[in-house]
Amino acid sequence: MKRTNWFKDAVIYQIYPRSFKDSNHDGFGDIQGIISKLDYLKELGINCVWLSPIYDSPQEDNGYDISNYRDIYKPFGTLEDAKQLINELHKRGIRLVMDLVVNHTSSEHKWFQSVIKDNNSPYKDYYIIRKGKNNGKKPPNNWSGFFGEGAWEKLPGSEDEYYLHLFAKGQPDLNWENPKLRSEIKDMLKFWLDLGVDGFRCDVITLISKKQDFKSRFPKIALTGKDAYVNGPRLHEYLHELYKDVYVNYDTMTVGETVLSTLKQARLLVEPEREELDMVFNFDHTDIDNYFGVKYFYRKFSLRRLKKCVNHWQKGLYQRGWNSLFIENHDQRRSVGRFGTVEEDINSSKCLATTYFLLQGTPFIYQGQEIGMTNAHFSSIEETRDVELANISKVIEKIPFFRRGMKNVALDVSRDNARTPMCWDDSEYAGFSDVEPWIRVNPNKDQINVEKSLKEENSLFHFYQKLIKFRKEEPLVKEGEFHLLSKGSPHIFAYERIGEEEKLVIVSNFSNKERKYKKLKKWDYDDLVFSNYEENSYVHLKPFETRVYKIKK
Ligand code: ISL
Repeated sequence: MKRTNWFKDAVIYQIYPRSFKDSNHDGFGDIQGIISKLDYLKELGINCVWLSPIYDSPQEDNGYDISNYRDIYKPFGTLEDAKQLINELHKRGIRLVMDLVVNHTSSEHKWFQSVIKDNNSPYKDYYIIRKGKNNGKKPPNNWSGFFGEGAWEKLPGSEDEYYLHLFAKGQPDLNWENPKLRSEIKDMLKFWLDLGVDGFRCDVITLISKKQDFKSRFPKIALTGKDAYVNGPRLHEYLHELYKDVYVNYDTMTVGETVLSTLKQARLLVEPEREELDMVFNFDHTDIDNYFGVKYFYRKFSLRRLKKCVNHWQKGLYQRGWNSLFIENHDQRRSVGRFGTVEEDINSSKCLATTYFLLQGTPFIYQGQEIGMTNAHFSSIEETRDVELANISKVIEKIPFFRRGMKNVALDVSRDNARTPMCWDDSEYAGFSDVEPWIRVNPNKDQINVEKSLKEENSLFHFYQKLIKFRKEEPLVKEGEFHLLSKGSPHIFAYERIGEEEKLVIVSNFSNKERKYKKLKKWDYDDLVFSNYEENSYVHLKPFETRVYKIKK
């Protein structure tokens, strides 16, 4: 089958299923709930959905711990529901990208269970199991994982063996060195593609190959051993194998969650002739407001740093690969109040929306982002549910220096901020459910909800709708070359998207004060195609004003 690169024309909406819409009164989102809201997504204008995991799972990490790749977690529905979802999406011209979590399984997966029961199980080599040091008293090495703990756990039933888990204890890492395991994964991919799924978002895909020495590494503040387990020696080989044995036969798309990858590494993953992935998510921009890539070490946001980072990726992948564009997902706190925006002024969210949406690449929208949902403002850990926060909190508790300042930071940056139920209306449970949800509803549901956004002409929803339409109709957004204009300004983010005869100019004022921008003299009112203000002054930008010009060169 010919691959059509449809992803270059896609606007992708991420659904976090447990929080999107409950249809069966258990306070937990489900597939039928999603189906009931497809017309809403159609109205927004998106043409692809990325669905966070719905597979069978004990839900220690909200489904990123899979116990059966070919079945659905019952509270979400059945395989029949999943087929119906694919069908209903396709009827509306919307594609479906599933989450692919193959760096690890759940410890409840039958492969891991078989190892626990029988130390000689043929599945033992599906996992990374090593003898501990000092006759098993100490783990095999000093590696630490993503949730603040050591990366090894005693293998249940064994005296001296440990298994590697870069995430929670219930998420043992798979051993990609084993060809049988790779073959199982390929069969599973075909299973979903044959059901009609259009692509995969590949969870922590840069972790699948590990250096095989398994030696201790120089200790770090976080992720000791990462030079051995990120971008490992056989990563490209494995990805190419999946491509040539599976993807090449389908009109599919893959986007890799490439944690800790530099531009140079990302190029090797997405240059089309290498046949590995179609796109990558890089996290440089979400690390702008922290130190050392650790979100608990909060750092004041700087627009200049953001521009530098955007410029780096836009220029760096131009005509070599394809960018993915996002400001939110289920692991990040909400973008409202972040990246130079403020909760009090919806125009600031419009500025941010325009600025990221019209860059080169495929834009993603995370559920609730289109109506400006905010962080949940948790006041205690009891209100949260995330295993990451639970584990990190234990670490913070142990270290007095951290305990003092970091408890509140941890709540502010908790992943649960973006995981509260989608606010559909202002009823008790925000129209998400008619019983108490698995995590509390955002207290500002009366002000920020879908029903209200649909009614108000100037809502963020309608602004996104216009942006999506504009992106679809304007080829320069897809193809134009990126050129940064306002490098030095601490408040203005301006750039061009240059084509052969025309160009787009995108100018946004990321401050709550009027700002003079002299370059505005160069462009004519008549060329203004898009703005969040009805009236625009000559050389002054109003607070959080954003404008798009289309200009003949
Ligand atoms: O969430 C993070 C920081 O708060 C990241 O470090 C995150 O753990 C990392 O990006 C990997 O994320 C993905 O894999 C995890 C899962 O918990 C995340 O939800 C998923 O997006 C393990 O599967």
